[in-house]
Amino acid sequence: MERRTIVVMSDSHGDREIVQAIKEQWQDKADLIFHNGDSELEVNDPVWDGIQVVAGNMDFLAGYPDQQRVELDGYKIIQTHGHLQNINFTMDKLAYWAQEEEASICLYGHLHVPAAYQEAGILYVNPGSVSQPRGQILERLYAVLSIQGTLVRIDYYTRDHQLFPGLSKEFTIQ
Ligand SMILES: [Mn+2]
Repeated sequence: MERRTIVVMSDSHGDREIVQAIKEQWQDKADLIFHNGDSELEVNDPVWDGIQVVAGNMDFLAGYPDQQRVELDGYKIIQTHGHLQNINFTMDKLAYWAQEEEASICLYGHLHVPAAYQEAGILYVNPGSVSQPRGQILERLYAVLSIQGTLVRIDYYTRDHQLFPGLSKEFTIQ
């Protein structure tokens, strides 16, 4: 089966240049590019051409959807920012939603902390913030998922598109 590449960024908070730069870096190689919200850009900005984007809690300019659903090779990928599920307090609501949706992969943001974990068969991925990192790893990052059959590899990249060591993980999805 063909290898698929999915690029995921989030929480760029007004930093349009990095959104554009990541898109230019990956648009010929990636099957899908996601931005998980808090871009603080206008919804009709041409940078969004070719990017799946959702609303974050700081996106006061109207027009973004709260969530997106995309199918790729039979895998259902769902995307939301996470504030509507109160993920600052609990991941339960996000998990209930992902289970209801019967998602294979659930993409979110909001916390500005990179995370990749599997629970009840669903792979959850937070790319971290590409502009304002928080927590233990104060590196501005985005994520790249490589799917080969049922195997998904997640790598994190720096703003100059270099592999960030120590965070890569592999999962089997369903
Ligand atoms: Mn944010």
